[in-house]
Amino acid sequence: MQLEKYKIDQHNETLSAAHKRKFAALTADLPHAETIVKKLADFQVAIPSWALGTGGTRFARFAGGGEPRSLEEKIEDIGLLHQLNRSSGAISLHIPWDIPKNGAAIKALAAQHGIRFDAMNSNTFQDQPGQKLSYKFGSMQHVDKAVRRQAVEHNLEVIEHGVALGSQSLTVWLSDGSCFPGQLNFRKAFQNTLESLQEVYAALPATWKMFVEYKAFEPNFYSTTVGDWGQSLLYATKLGPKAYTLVDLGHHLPNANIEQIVALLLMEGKLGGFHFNDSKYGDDDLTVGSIKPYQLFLIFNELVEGMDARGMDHTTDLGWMIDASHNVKDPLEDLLQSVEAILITYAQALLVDRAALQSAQQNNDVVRAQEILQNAFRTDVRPLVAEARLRTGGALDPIQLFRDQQVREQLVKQRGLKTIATGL
Ligand code: LRH
Ligand code: MN
Repeated sequence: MQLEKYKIDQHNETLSAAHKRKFAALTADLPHAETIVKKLADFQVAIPSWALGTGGTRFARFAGGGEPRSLEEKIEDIGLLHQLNRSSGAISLHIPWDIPKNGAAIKALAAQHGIRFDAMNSNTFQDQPGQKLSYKFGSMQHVDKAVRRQAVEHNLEVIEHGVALGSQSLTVWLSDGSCFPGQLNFRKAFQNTLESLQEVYAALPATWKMFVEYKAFEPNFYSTTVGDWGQSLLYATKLGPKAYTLVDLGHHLPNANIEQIVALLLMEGKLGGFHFNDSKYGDDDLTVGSIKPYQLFLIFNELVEGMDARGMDHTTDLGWMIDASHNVKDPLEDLLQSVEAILITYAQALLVDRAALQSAQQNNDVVRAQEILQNAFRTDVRPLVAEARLRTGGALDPIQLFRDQQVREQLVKQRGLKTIATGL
């Protein structure tokens, strides 16, 4: 479903006076407001193809209705998000959940919606119908060479699909590990996994990147073979210059200092990208910025400082992707909130007075340093984010317009109540 342009214009008309007032008030003392609005307008976040339906847990899943029944309908839904916030111009596919039957047709459909294909995701954490060998005891770590071979073959297929769609990267998340002491030889598991990843790495097209995603636990609950940033960095370093680490915010042990991890991975030139979400306990996959917004700000503070230190392009040099699951919210409203939270936090990080912070750090002026950071974090930058949307043809209040246009109701009418989207 597409929104007619005039409906977005009408919506913006009703909100424009209030927006102009707030924008003028905020930018009055913001010398580089224009630079920030431009950066926000250019910033695109990739939407996961596996998070356009209602998610669930092992206990239950409460379907919301009107969910996309095909990859085509998923691209339409992301097209609608992109119409509303002009910052969702990419999709990250998960194979085999979203195998494009006709790559060229899917690529053309996505282009119609202004959507490009971000990282492809392989899946050797489930056994597919008709699959010869099981991944019950792992895939690339597996003691049986034939199982490892099967996992490598799958990743080569995923790269082929990606090449046909114009993607430029592959994310490998391995659920491999063990549930009990003694079950696994950690060194052999590492060596087997590295050897398998090297076979995939060797097949990467010249311009592609490989993202090695780490995770502390689940579905294995004693060890994970790519269990933390150090292990992921070890793999990425041994693999070569096209391999990087991928930071999923929910994949850390409690109280991990993720912003420090990000700073060091950037320093090493081995940070590939993010799976943004939020969590209070485990890999909860909640809305970005809904639980720990200050941690997200501290991460973006390190990102801006670290990327500028390396002369990196904020828009293109890292993979900005969401990885969330919507158990109780409308999936599209949840994704609109997540993209908004990412842009708000990026804007706040761009507000940090870097020179003043460096001088405070140089003088061990701890209080001053905190004041500089929290001054940015406590600045309501929403008018800047809204202005970027307005200038790029989006809606001043995406969720309000989504509701005013009864988008979910219309999708339920079109697709029915009981439709189930592939994914988690
Ligand atoms: C694993 C993970 C990974 C995806 C999956 C959907 O927890 O974060 O990125 O493959 O979720
Ligand atoms: Mn993830």
